Amino acid sequence: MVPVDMPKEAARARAAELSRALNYHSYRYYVLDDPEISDAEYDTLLRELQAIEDRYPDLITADSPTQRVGATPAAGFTSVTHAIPMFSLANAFNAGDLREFDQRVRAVAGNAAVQYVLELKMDGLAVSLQYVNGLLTTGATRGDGTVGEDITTNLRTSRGVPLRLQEPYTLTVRGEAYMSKAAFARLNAEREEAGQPLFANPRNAAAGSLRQLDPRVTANRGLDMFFYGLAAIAERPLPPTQEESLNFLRQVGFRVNQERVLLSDIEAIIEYCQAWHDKRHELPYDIDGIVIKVNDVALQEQLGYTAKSPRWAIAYKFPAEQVQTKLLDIVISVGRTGTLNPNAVLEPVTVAGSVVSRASLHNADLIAAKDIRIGDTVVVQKAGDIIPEVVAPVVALRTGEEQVYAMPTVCPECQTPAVREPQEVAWRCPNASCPAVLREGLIHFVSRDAMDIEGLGPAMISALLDADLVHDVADLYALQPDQLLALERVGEKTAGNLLAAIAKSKQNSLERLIFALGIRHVGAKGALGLAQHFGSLEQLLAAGADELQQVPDVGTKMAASIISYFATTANQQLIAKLQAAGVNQRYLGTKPDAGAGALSGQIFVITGTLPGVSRDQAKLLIEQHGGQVASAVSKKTNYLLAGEKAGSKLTKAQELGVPVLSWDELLALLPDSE
Ligand code: 0OW
Repeated sequence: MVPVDMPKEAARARAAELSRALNYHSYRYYVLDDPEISDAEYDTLLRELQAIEDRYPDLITADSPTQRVGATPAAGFTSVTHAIPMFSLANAFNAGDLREFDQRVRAVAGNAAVQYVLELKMDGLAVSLQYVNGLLTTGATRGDGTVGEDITTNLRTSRGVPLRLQEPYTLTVRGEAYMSKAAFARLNAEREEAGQPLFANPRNAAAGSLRQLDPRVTANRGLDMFFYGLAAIAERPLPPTQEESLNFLRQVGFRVNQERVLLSDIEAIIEYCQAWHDKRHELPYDIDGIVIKVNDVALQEQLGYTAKSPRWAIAYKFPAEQVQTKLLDIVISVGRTGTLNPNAVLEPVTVAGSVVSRASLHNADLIAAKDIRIGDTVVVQKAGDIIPEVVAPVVALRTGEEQVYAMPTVCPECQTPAVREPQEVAWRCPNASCPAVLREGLIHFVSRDAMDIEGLGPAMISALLDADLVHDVADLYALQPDQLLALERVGEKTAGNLLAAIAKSKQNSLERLIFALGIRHVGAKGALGLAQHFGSLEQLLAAGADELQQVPDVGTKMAASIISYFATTANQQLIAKLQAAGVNQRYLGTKPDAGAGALSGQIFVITGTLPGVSRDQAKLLIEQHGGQVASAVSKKTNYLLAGEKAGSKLTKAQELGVPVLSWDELLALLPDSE
């Protein structure tokens, strides 16, 4: 430990020495998989550093290993524009696609030899990290490839992210954040225990963990990284091949997947892809394919890029795994808006690494179109390893015992006759107080993008309903400790956490409440627009259809749905009840300063390819000047910002007499300070 009389300067030197030593040993252990010291020795050094920092807090440095986990939850995520776009990958689904890719590459390469690097395609989340003089400055999600979210604090919690490089380079790297199968299983076991909804797969779990506002939650999720791209570096030219880039990344401190090969012959590449399709379940993490990249950077540049992805790389995607099993029954689940959803009850079967016993059949028309009958043997697949799907019945195996399916005419939960609106495929229960509609409404109300009430999983919600404690979402705010303690498996801690989470949700900004109410056709994005425009629920309640349609992306359908929702007495009473419970009904976010800005109050639509700037950057610029950007041209549109190859939006704008601006004409509207 720190000798109490250690003078500050000596402590400073010792802390710097410990920081470097700990970063080095972390690099040895985690990147090179070749540790020089034991975990116990590492922990001793870490404790010594922690002791010095406790005694002299101003000696704490950003790259100190004690600083991986921030303590303050973020209020939201700021945007980050990628100076170098983050491309996606074109897909190859079979050997033919791969041969065509190889032919396209060779057509450009001419007589030059072609060599490919084959990398396992991690099934995680693409991220970009920036380092300045060897220190991590920014970590961001890919987003749409141009604008992502700043998740630096969350990424810092991952052991796979070096806080300081082995060399003080200024560079930008790309990699995949992922969750190992073991970490995923551990996480879902914990969530099951806490009655929280489970993640469908490690990829969703990784994405959910990185989008956590509280880095301490992220820190416990065990996120890993593999890096695969050096996008930019200040101190030297980029390496001439992908292989050398990967070796460089590993040398300077990044964890790189060593499971890769260099191949030239496309038939060998096809074999390699198929081999990994068969043995991928042996890996400690999920892969959803193989990434094949031209190794030579000069040839990469000759091949160039399409709007979305490089021509010099392709992702071979493993085929969706298909299996056969018995369709035992078709049952109806009643959705949040009362839709009657037919689900296939299957003889449990393993598909793509997980057991499937249910699959949505979507609606009666689809069941009829595929002629799926109860008792059929059916083909089941998981496309993209996520949602199980009933592909078709195996007619050859029919015995004649199978039953053609007919949708029920009444709601299975409350026996109200089901209705189907003329232009809709779904049958629906019209009863607003149907217990199933209430349950699904509560599950939605507390969900992450809505009121985000931790600990209120479906099991807990059913328990509250069964105990007759909750009859609408506002009743959540009236729950008392003894009522919760009377529930099964609810102790002091769980009850306390639950009540705290419910109370905390009262401080949510208005958009969460609007979305949480579950107004038909109002999603999270629409809710945010409404909250920003009206500022309070009271103003929104009072708005007529015309004013509602002033909000970008609010069309006639959504406006009508909002009007009818708030015209319903029961909903008005619910709003009043929520207000009485102290649930905030005002917009708390950073309203785009509509007052300021040369474009305030102007609604733009963007179309075509703008010179040297992406649509998102143009959108950001317009919003920074108080303008708003909608996705479709209408008579409310003030300007159409049109680049090259503008399409139907230009025609629509000309029809409606909406003024059309070029990029330069838009810039001319802005104050010179830009
Ligand atoms: N998921 C991966 C992976 C990889 C691409 C990136 C842009 C040009 C080539 O393991 N090993 N290599 C690349 O290289 N991309 C990958 O994942 C992509 C990133 C964005 C969408 C896919 O997840």
